[in-house]
Amino acid sequence: MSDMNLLVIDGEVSRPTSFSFDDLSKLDPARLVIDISRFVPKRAGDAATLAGLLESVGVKPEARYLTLHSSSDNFHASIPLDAVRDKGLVLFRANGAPLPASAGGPFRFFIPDHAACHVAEIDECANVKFVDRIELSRERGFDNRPTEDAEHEALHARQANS
Ligand SMILES: Nc1nc2c(c(=O)[nH]1)N[C@H]1C(S)=C(S)[C@@H](COP(=O)(O)O)O[C@H]1N2
Ligand SMILES: [Mo]
Repeated sequence: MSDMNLLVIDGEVSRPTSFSFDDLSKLDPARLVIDISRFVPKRAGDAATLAGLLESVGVKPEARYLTLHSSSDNFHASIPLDAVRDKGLVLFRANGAPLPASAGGPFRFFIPDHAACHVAEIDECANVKFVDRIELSRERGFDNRPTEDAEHEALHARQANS
């Protein structure tokens, strides 16, 4: 069973690690972005940089893909590592407390300059909420982002209602 309160980073890494809220809070300040609203006006909270997290687990050179898993609602996105390595964020804190589920917490992946929904591999839909595992791999991993317009609109409607 996965624990929603931990963020596991594993796969093609030297030191597979489970991060808690406290672990992320104690990261070197250079690996944190305090108040993302400075960069992303409509978003709030504090984040760990993906680059910083990947440095602390030691990504193996063979890793090409990064797969974001949300086991709580079975939502998964697999994207090329190079495209997000330097700009991806993991939001984990709001007002000094763990990021609430209403904001996609406890851990929410976020790409500041994502494309619109399903026009590209790195789209808004890849901003996975409730992430409990980030898996590094050589080949593309599991991805169940909707590919059909109708399916995607139904997903958005469900999210708006939840
Ligand atoms: N776990 C999870 N993350 C998810 C989704 C989802 O259904 N489950 N939907 C995605 C889609 S399709 C979009 S467009 C964005 C919407 O993010 P927002 O609600 O913060 O605008 O979240 C993405 N992250
Ligand atoms: Mo989406």
